[in-house]
This record gives sequence, structure tokens and C-alpha cells, in this order.
Amino acid sequence: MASQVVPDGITPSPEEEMLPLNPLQENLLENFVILKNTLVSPDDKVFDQLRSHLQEKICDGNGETLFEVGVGADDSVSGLGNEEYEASVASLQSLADTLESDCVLLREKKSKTGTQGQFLVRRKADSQDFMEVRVAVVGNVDAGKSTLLGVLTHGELDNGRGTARMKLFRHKHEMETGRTSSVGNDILGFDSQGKVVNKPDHGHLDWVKICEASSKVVTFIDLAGHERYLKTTVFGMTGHLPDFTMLMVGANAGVVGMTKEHLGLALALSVPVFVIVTKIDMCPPNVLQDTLRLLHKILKSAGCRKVPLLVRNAEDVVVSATNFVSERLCPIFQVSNVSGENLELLTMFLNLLSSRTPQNDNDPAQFQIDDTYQVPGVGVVVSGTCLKGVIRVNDTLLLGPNGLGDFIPMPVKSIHRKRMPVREVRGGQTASFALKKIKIHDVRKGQVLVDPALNPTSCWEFKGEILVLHHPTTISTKYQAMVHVGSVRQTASIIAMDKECLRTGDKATVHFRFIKHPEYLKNGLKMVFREGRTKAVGRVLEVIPKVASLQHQKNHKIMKMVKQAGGEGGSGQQQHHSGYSGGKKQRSRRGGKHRSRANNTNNPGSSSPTKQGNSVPAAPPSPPPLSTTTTQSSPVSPSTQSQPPCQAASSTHVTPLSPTTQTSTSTSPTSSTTTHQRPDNHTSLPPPATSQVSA
Ligand SMILES: Nc1nc2c(ncn2[C@@H]2O[C@H](COP(=O)(O)OP(=O)(O)OP(=O)(O)O)[C@@H](O)[C@H]2O)c(=O)[nH]1
Ligand SMILES: [Mg+2]
Repeated sequence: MASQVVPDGITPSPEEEMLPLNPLQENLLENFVILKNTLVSPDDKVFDQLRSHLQEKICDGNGETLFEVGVGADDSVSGLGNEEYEASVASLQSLADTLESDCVLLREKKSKTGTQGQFLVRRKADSQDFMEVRVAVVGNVDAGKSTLLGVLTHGELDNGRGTARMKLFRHKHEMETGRTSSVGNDILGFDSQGKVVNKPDHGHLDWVKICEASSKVVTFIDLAGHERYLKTTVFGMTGHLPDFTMLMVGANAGVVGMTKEHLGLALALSVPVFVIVTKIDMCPPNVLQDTLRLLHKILKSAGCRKVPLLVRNAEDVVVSATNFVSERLCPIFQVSNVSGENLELLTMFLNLLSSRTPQNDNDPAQFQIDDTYQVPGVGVVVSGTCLKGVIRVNDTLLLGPNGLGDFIPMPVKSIHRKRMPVREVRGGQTASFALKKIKIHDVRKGQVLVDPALNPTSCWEFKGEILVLHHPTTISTKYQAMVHVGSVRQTASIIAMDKECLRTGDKATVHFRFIKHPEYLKNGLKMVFREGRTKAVGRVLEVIPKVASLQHQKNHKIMKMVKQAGGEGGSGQQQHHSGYSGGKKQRSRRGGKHRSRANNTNNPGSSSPTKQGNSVPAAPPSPPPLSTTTTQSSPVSPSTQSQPPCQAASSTHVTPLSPTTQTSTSTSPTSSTTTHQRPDNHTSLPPPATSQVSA
């Protein structure tokens, strides 16, 4: 068996290990006005002050905090004599007891000047509440992602031939191929002393029991490593809002396939990354060294600018976990799912991670929907993440945007967190809601439920700032690809940009228009724009409200009438666009009114301008026709007023979707996106081993 290998010349230098503290810790230490002797024998008054101080720190840390004993806020030398140290620890213990918290030693340092220790003070489990941390698990196919999650959450080692991952699969085809194709969830609960509470019962985990016994629940988002499922993996990374990314690398395979793609995605979305090198039991030491060396090189490169830290002992775990939110540090673990080597270090690390969402209880509520279910006996259930504020049972929120871009009042019938019924959910937590008086066809991924005070508006169009990470040729106006922003995932067309065309490495401000329905976006949100291997990342700069888009459409109609009156009523270009496959997708997924609209707008045979105008005379639900709006009313770029030279020359200006894209838009072999007969929550049926939903 290969033990941990520290490759020559890649151990972090002392300067690298001296990382700046994250803002949270800086704050905590700033307020730390206690001298190193204060805890030795505090009188009643000092004890009360200490208690308030500790309580504040626990609140700031969403239920937990780190506390150092033997270290003062003054310049005095750290460390206490044995008796003083023990007395201080006893005081800290009683302080924690009065706050219904537990106090656990993380690390202790003995020196000539005395002993000092770092403790984790964590609130004891409240059966209705727990801290939540989401970790997205990415990496190339066969890196061991599902296996590691099976081992961590079920406490049984793998046999090297795929036994452990079986506990995570729910779809038959996944069991048969061993390949993850959907977004899977599994949870690992920690009690107030940092012990794992997962106790599988005949191979199955009872999520409710885990949540009741846990102070902190780590939710793993198991994603697919195969390139074919990249669209689903990107959705997992953007729509499920992970706090951290766990990048898995097979020791023997090395940094191959989609590893860099997934790392780039995490960097683009500013999600801190830690790396797990698996299969060290079957990897020759020299190969493991090569893998680690390459990993260090990539992480330190100008594109990543990370500080890799090989985690070899508990001390490294505490250093890396407490500095991790800084985003610069990248801890690297070397584990085996078969022998169990170093899994205890990884578990300790996971126990110390905390949510990156700041407390925002007073903000108006915002909830983004990442999946929808039809639950027999319950009705429509939506799952997703609460971004801000607090949502309580019976609150009425606004659900939308619908196909017309409107929001409708929607009462919340019941709330579940990790299959457990609760009364409320707050910012940073995932949940599912049973909704009243709505049909499954009227809800979809990417919609939101928001406080009416936010007065939400939808948009067909927005401007974004993007950086093209990869494109084989050039991107110009009318190019279409999939836009991912949070749980919004829809094909959008470039209708204008501030450059004539874009190549790999180019940055530009781009005006996008969704092709199917309006969305709810916010300025500043991170976005990914991709089609097959083409990828651009960036952020939303300006959301153009629906009203403005409608005005464009009115202008467009007037201009068309003027043109027709002048005998120039050609619609060749429009017909070209109306033949786009988006209409087909819409037809196949949604019925009813959407269908007829899609046909009117997109069916090449039926989309003469007059007919379209006549068929939907009232509120225009479809986006303004592409060609004319682009040339007449695009506010972004003067270049759109005329055909860019490269657009005429290049065949990529209206790039037909590649076979890869067409595959990726219907990636999951079980792509029943709207109705799931066995949902995770709100059902009296026994829950499946893991919650897996097709994305
Ligand atoms: N020897 C050994 N085999 C492992 C280890 N971890 C995983 N495996 C094996 O590697 C194979 C692939 O593991 P998976 O967990 O399915 O890999 P994955 O990353 O989830 O793959 P995708 O879902 O397709 O992206 C399985 O046969 C596991 O038994 C390990 O640490 N040591
Ligand atoms: Mg897998």
C-alpha cells in the first residue's frame, strides 16, 4: 500500500503557509479583548462578559466558533502553565455549558512558555435546526466521487469494484453502468462534538434521524464526471449553490479529461476548491508523485493562483479548514476508499467547514427553484435554495416568471429541509415547499419565489460581461448557446456585443436574449455561457426589464409595417431564426398555451410576420424577433447596425448547434424534468437511499 507521498520540491514554503486570516476570523480576533489569564479564575462579572462575548461569536459563526486558550489579545507571550491552562479550559467548558454548546479541543501546542489550545465551541443539536454546508463533488469520470460519498456517508469501505457507490445510485441505468448521470445528493451529519451521526439501517440512511441528531449537516452534490453530462454538472455547480467544491482526482489516472474543466468552473464561480486524490492504495508511488506534482503546478499557475497545501495530519486539517474561506488556499488530501487511509482527516476537515452565506434574516425572502415534483396526495412541490431572508409556512410569496413574464401570489403550504418537516427556512439553506393551487406545468427550474416587497420583474434580455475561455473559431452576433445563471438554464442568443467577434481569451460586453421564456435575473450574478466545449464565463451587468423588450417589439412591428408599405417586406432572416430547435424542445417539454406560442413563433412553415402578429394579438409572450430588433434597437453596440465583417466571412456567426450540444440538452437518459413520482420529500413513501434528480 502506498503511503502519503510528499513530492520533492512541492511542500509549501513557510510564506505560503502563513496565510492571511479570512474576514470572519479577523473580526473575531479583533473583538478578542481577553487577556491570556482572563479565563483562569474569572469572577461573576468577568464570567458574564465572557459569556456574552462567546455568545456573540457563536451567533456570528451561525452556531459555532473557534476559541483559543492561552493566547491573549495583548503582546504577552502565549502559553499558560499546566494548572492555569487546565483552569482556563474548565472555565471555557462551563461557559459553553451555559450556552448549551459543546467545546472540543482541535489542537494543542506545548512550548517552553506554556500550553495553548484551539477549541471548537458548537451549539448542541436542536432537533428542528442545523447548520448546513453544501459541497459539490466534481472530477473526471471514474475518479471515485460516488464511491467516496458512499464510504463517507455509509461508513463502509469500498471493495475497489464499485460496491460503495451503489448506495448513491437510484436510476437503473446508473447501477448498470456505474456512471453518475444526474445531480445526486447525500448527507453527512455531525453532532456538537464533531462526531459523525450517520447510522445506516440495512444500507439505508434515514435523513430525518440524521438531521435531528446533527448540529451540522454537510450535503454532498454528487455530479457526473463524463463529458456527455457536462450540462448537468454545470447546472449542479451553478443552480445548487455549493459553498465549496471537492475536486476528485484518481491518483493513477492523474489530471485528465474533465478535471481542468471542472476546476475552471469552480474558479469562474468563485467557489473555494479542495482536492482529493483517490485510489492511493493501487497507485505506484512514482505515479502518485507525478500526479501531485502536476496538481501543484496547475494550482499555482497564473490562471488558478492557489496555494496548495498537502494535508498530512490533524494540525494541517485545522490550519486549512480555518483559512479555507479565503479562497486562495487549496488543501489536498490523499485517500483510499478501499483501505480507508486518511479518510479521518477528510472527515475532520468537513466537520470544520462552515457555510459561506452571511446572515441575512432581515432581507426580503428570495428562493430559487432547482427542481419540481408532483407528489401524490400532496400536490406540486418545488425544491431549491433560500438565498436571503426567512420563509415560513403559510407565507405568501410571488412565484415566477411564467411564460408571460409575470409573477403570481403563491402561499407556501409546508416546508421540508432534508426530508424533515420544519416551520421555516433561512438564507443559505436548501428546502422544498409544497405549493397551493398550482399545476406542475406552471412551475419550472429557474423560477423564483420572492417576497412581494421586492416587486420582481422578469427579463428577456440582459447585458453580460464575458470572458471566452475556449472557442474553436469565432463567436459573433446571433450565436446561440446555453446560459447558466444560478438555477436559470436556457439557450440565449447574442444580439449585440461591443466587439465584432470573439475568440478564445477575448473579453466583451454582450447583449443576450433568451429564446424560450423570460427569466428573473439580478445584476452581478455569475454566469456561464457554453455550448459543447465552447465556454465563456462572466457576470450579469444589466438586466433589461420586460417592458423595455416589449417596447423593442413594438418598434419592430412599426418598422416592419413601414417596410411592407414600401414594398420591402422580406422575412428571410427571420425565417432562418424561427427554424431554431428551441421551439422543438419547448414543444416536447411543455404543453398547452406554451406549445401554440412556440409553434407560432418557431415553426418555419407558419411564421410569416402577419400570421404571427395576428395569432397573438394581446400581450406578446415570445421574445422580439431577432433580426430586426438587432439591427434597429440594440442599445449595446453600434457595430450591430451593420454586418460585422467576420460575421459575413465566418460560418460561426449563426453556429448550428453541434451534435454535442444537442446531446447535452437532453443529457439525462431519464430526462423527465417535470414530474417525479418518487420525490425526496413531502411523501409518506419511504425515501430512497439518496435523493437524485435528473437535471
Ligand atoms: N482501489 C480503489 N478503487 C477505487 C477507489 N475509489 C473508487 N474506486 C473504484 O473506482 C471505480 C469508479 O468509482 P466511481 O465512484 O463510480 O467514480 P465516479 O467519479 O463517481 O465516476 P462518474 O460518476 O462516472 O463520474 C469504482 O469501481 C470504484 O470501486 C479507491 O480509493 N481505491
Ligand atoms: Mg459517480
